[in-house]
Amino acid sequence: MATKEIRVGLIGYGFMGKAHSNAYRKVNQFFDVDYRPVLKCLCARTPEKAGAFAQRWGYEFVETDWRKLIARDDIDLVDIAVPNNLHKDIAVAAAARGKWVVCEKPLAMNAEQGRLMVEAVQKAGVPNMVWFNYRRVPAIALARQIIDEGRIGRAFHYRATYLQDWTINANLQQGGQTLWRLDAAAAGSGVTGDLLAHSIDTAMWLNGPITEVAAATETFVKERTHAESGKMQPVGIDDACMFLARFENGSMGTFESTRYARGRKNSNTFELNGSDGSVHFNLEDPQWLDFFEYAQKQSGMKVEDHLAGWRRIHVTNTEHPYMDHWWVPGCTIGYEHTFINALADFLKGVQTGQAAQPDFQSALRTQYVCDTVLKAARNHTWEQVPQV
Ligand code: SOE
Repeated sequence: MATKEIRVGLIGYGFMGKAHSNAYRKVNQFFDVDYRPVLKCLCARTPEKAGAFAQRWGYEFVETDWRKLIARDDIDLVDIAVPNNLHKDIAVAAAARGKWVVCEKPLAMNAEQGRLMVEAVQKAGVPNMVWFNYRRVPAIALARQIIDEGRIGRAFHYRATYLQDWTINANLQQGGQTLWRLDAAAAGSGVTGDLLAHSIDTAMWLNGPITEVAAATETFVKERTHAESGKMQPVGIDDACMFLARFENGSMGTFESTRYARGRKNSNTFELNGSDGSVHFNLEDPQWLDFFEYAQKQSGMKVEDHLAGWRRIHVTNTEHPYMDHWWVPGCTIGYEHTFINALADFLKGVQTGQAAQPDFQSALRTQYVCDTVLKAARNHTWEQVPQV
């Protein structure tokens, strides 16, 4: 029974504010966890919009200054769902007040800020998590299970793409409430922090640490009007990024991300090829995991079988990760459920003392890879990824 109230203060009410709020409202309906999130306070700069959001989702109070939200005694958990340039200050201040801190990805603008955030939560000893929600797609979690079961064998290749097309229009502004992802001052980077951070988090979860990278980035639209100044300004983000990677386990990786792949809306794919098998996933077809098993076990020996081939697993059985919490086999879950699954893991982690991953420390490793990718692109060299 969810007997312990955990009073939530959410900062930000965009796309992610909605996804997180929905998770707080639903988690106890589908998961048995001791904690019961209470939507206590919503914080955003524009009072009317904040008020409307708070009313729609059932937040009891509204603040327009995040410092006031953090100072409140009736808040236990601070959720950071604002542009990346605010993550560090909010997280450090919230941890210092003893609040639990959950933060949208990427952890920070860069690893230097990320390190301060890790220090703050570790010093305060407060539960923390970064919302890398794709780990909670059942098919991706099943890929991890298959790898853990040793069915892929020795890993050779990891191949990831993350493709979108929503910034091709050169008339889009940079900055402001909806287009801050195009403004380097607010986002830190472009697709590297926004999209590749997801791919890197998934890759390292499935295939272990990335040790070195070589990269190239491109900014296709060099100038955009800035929403605040109203003036044409140089664009500082990477519109596209491709990088090569070496993993600690000896395998090689390729990663490609762009917001200029016409027709691709949120196409997040990966494939891992090993000596005994492969897995392949595509977020545009999220219920399915493709699995190739090379070695079929027969009479205790591994032999190649004439029936060997790719198998499509519809990841909706109660035996599949998370699915025993949802509907009957064959009925699918969607994007929003990945946040509910993530929140359930986080609350269970607090309950059991086994922190759910990725916590800030784990997200810092991803941040280091992102920083090193951008450095490699600038320097046109292979760069070692600092291991923390
Ligand atoms: C960008 O368009 C974005 O909203 C990312 O910020 C999210 O993290 C990703 O899941 C979907 O795309």
